[in-house]
Amino acid sequence: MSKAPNMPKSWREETKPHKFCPGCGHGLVLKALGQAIDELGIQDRVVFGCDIGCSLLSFDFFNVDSVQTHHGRTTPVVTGVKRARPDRICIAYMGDGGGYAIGSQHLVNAAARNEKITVILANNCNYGMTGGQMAPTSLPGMKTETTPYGRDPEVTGYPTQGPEMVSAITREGAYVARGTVANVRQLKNYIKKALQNQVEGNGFSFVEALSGCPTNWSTNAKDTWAFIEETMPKYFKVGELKAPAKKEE
Ligand SMILES: Cc1ncc(C[n+]2csc(CCOP(=O)(O)OP(=O)(O)O)c2C)c(N)n1
Ligand code: SF4
Repeated sequence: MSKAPNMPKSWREETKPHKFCPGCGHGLVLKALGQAIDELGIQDRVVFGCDIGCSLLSFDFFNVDSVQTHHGRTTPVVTGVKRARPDRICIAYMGDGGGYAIGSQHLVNAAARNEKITVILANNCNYGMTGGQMAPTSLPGMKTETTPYGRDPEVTGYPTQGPEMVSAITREGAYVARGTVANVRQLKNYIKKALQNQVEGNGFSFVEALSGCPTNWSTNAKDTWAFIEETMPKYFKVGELKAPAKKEE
């Protein structure tokens, strides 16, 4: 983990083209994250970890210390960094496959242990990078590469409710929310609160972001937004689920 050698004087002045497919939601989640980091003024303390999956394309987006991990292992890697360097603001970024399938035990255990890290998970209802296979969050009836006739929840289970699960297993001090790329300002505020929770040392913080994958959904711009804005919230309720009690002044 090292900073890019030619770090600009002000990272605000630097932009670079993203590597996601046109219309992908990852860019919007990362925009919200970048704004949150910027507004809190914590960029010099951030350690950003990203998973395998399309999230890995963000490995050099930000001028912060970064580490890219094995699939599903971002949460324990970032937990290790935080334990070694408690002064750092440690962020794990992943997709729904990375957080709710291969890395689910890590998410559950880190949340249950109340690790003082922030996990941000982009939920696009499928395994994006590998070509659109069914994920734990694929919707009932949803056609994917591995459910060509539509997901049958009686056979493969109902969509994982990540923030609800994390909220149930965390203790006081945790912050849990579900935002959406359809409302980037709200998403940024949730991420900001999650990071602030870590700055204050309160406990585990988790934000799921409803996100889009038009390439594997095979949707045009209009249908992509209809899926994110209308269909996904029928299964995944947007809002805050848990926040630490306000401290007395
Ligand atoms: C240990 C391991 N198992 C499987 C893979 C193959 N693989 C790479 S990305 C991926 C799925 C990514 O989906 P998700 O985590 O939902 O992220 P997205 O690409 O949708 O953002 C899989 C199964 C891998 N790289 N490593
Ligand atoms: S495959 Fe899907 S998640 Fe991956 S970059 Fe393309 S649109 Fe985004």
